[in-house]
Amino acid sequence: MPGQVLDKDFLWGFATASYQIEGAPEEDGRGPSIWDKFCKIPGKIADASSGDVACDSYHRTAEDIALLKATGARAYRFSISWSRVIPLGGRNDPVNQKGLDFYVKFVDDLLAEGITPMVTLFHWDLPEELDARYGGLLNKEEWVQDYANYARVLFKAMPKVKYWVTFNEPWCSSILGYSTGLFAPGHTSDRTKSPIGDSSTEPWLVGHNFLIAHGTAVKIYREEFKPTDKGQIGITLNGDGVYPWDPEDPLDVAAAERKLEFSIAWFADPIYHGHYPASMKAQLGSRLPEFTPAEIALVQGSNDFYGMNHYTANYITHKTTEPEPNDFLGNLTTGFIAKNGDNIGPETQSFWLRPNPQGFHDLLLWISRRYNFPTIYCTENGTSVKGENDLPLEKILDDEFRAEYFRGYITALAQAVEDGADIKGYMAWSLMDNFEWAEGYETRFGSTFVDYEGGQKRYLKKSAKVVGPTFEKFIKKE
Ligand code: PNW
Repeated sequence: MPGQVLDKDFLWGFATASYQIEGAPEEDGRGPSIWDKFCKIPGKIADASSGDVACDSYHRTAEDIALLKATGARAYRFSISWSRVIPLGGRNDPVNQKGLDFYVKFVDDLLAEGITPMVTLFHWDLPEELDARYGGLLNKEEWVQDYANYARVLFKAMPKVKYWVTFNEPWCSSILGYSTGLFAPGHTSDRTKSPIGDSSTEPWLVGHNFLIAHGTAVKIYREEFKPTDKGQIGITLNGDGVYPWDPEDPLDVAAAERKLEFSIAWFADPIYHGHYPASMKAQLGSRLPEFTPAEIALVQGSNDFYGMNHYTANYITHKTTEPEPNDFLGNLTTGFIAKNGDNIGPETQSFWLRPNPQGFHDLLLWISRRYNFPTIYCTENGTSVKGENDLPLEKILDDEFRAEYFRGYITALAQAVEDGADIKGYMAWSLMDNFEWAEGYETRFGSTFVDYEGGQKRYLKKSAKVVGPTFEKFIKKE
């Protein structure tokens, strides 16, 4: 058991994202995002739902803050809807003052309650107009400038924000949005799913553009705002833990490393080391864009902190065949059962998620070693519960499975700090049940139950009161 190893002011709290909780898609001048459009395509969302109402948080900021208070949270990570602030999205399009004021007031309200805001500029909800106008994330020249303008509008309006996340999980936007087509805008080579898309090239172009846009926004923040506002800025990357399926097989050991390179190092190597991982260059060849000298000057060194989203782990098996053109994993397969029959963790409601706290500990140290011990904020971590949506309310509120997930993962985090990682914060996903993207509302991740049939009323689950006390065990008293 680790001791009291976390800083006195360790920033723990909960996270959400705009499209998943706000609702009110047409209120006060908000423009549509690519998710509004995507949800309207039949078959894309499991329960044919959308974020039209979600948790109704646009009208319930006071309730959201009351929930945070009830958990004792020190911080809240939320994201801003670009199309609320600039409805058409572009640098020459008008700013919507009402949309901007909503977030400025929300930050003030959080601070008044002693809760530190951590703001994500982009959590997947690109203004639809930018996709229609010039191909959105695929258009480096236009999109990077529009993102830079949007970021500057927010930096200027919200000097009280001290933690900025430029992008949430560019891996998901690039791969799920442009390779498998599971997420908006749904591009894929699979013509049964989409009339447009090239899974062999587009995800790598989009990933590259994310890095340039991130570096550009960070330069703006550092030059124009950081000297006076004194905040921190970084990108949030997702990554699952890995174990070789057969630890005795060097090819599986190498494949496990490659899996981390294709998910995490794709973005983190350019930021910390100034180039893409060799394994990606070798497999993707000219499909992986090259950085111009000006681009890499923007990207390298552009993180004040490393934002880490983490949920699960996999056993990794190498493939013996040549990589397929649409492969994005690194020529390997992932699974939950090891060669010796071990199961990585219990099932959840999410097909991709099984709890394995050791994988979190090991990955924190992998990131720490590879990137010379950066300051890490864990910006998301949490779980769904198998069958939760079908349980009666009192059983849903007694979410021991999720509570145990948090105990295990928070203990693993403290152990990683004891072992040398520099971790300064942790946001549990999620403050409340919300729109779980392609899975709709059937999959719940909240530490609060949201009654979608009963007027969006919220009820704290057990796990909401487990995160804080678990951290207290590991936080220094002075
Ligand atoms: C994260 N996967 O997404 C997101 O940042 C959240 O918005 C989301 O609600 C949360 O995790 C829970 O899903 C992911 O398929 C979505 O591997 C899917 C995957 C990973 C992360």
